[in-house]
Amino acid sequence: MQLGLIGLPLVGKTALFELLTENRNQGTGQGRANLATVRIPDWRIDFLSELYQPQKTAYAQLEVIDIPGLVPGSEKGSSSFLNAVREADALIHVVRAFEVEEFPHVEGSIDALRDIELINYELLLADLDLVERRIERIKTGKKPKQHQEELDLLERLAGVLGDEMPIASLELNDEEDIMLRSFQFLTMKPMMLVVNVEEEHVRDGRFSGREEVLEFAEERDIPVLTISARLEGEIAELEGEEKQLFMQELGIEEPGIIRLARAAYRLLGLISFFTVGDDEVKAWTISEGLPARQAAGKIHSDIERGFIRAEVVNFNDLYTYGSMARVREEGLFRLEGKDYPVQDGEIVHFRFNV
Ligand SMILES: Nc1nc2c(ncn2[C@@H]2O[C@H](COP(=O)(O)OP(=O)(O)OP(=O)(O)O)[C@@H](O)[C@H]2O)c(=O)[nH]1
Ligand SMILES: [Mg+2]
Repeated sequence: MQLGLIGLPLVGKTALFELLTENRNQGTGQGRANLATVRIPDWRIDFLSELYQPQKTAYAQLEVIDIPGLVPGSEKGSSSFLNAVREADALIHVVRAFEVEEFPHVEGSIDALRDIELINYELLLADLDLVERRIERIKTGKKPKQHQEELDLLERLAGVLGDEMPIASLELNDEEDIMLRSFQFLTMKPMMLVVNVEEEHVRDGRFSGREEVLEFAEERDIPVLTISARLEGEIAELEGEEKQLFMQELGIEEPGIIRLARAAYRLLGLISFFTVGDDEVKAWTISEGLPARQAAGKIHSDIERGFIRAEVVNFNDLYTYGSMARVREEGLFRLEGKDYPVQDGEIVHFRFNV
């Protein structure tokens, strides 16, 4: 699963990318997309690791691409931007609400909604272009009648895009969803807005134009998160008690970058189940609702093939009772079949036979 960081130039994408991926010293260089993995912090894994003292502890991970900013009005920049966006499974749209004199905003002023609309417009146009070309091909093709259903759906898309709304805002049934999948529409991807605010507004999340941005986001069902990349950089420099004290002073409980990583995970509809043992404690990433047998396949195809049963314990039960033995005594140990949808935070042991 890949997250793309998008936005105008000089909004703080690379700053956030480096914080998310903790590779602060690997200079990224201008002008090229960068890929790295983000660890999704999870206190439950910390707890399990403490309990089992395994040789290895593995957190859930996501891939992030740092996409060079879209330069407004540049034809060439636009096509490479759109190609990079197409690769991503979900988009984190970074918007600038901070002022720095050394790096003036590309549009000359700070205006969050204008920036958001600029980027969105680019994505909408790319989708509309695709839709119109496909409609044209069907209409001039040999058997337009055979494609009537697709044509109707495409006309609906053209309408939505014409109203400057993303395809994601359309209610689609499963059949329609499948019909559209191969197009890889950009405005169909889950998106989140991250507003990079002035340091002093980290706590209250204020920035100029906030009301309009929130309204825009609500209409489209887009989550909004505020962060200060600069302040996050300062937090990341610190460790242990110093870090805690600094965050206390700021009145925040955890670094914003952790909130961001988790929000992105949710945005993709992802959940984690855990496997535990003396050798390894590990978080596995699956889509919400995945049946136990396919979840087993994430670990190894043999386990999926030879699936017998899943032994399942809720993390919260283990946390409450402190040991697997107690959890068993309390009768909180379950056996589930192949179709059981694995839930977030379940500790699973698969029984299999090949
Ligand atoms: N004051 C302040 N400066 C920031 C903040 N975030 C980023 N900057 C600075 O703004 C400049 C641009 O940040 P980048 O992260 O490189 O911007 P970018 O979005 O990756 O830009 P492109 O790669 O050109 O598209 C850098 O000098 C950052 O140090 C912030 O929250 N506050
Ligand atoms: Mg950059």
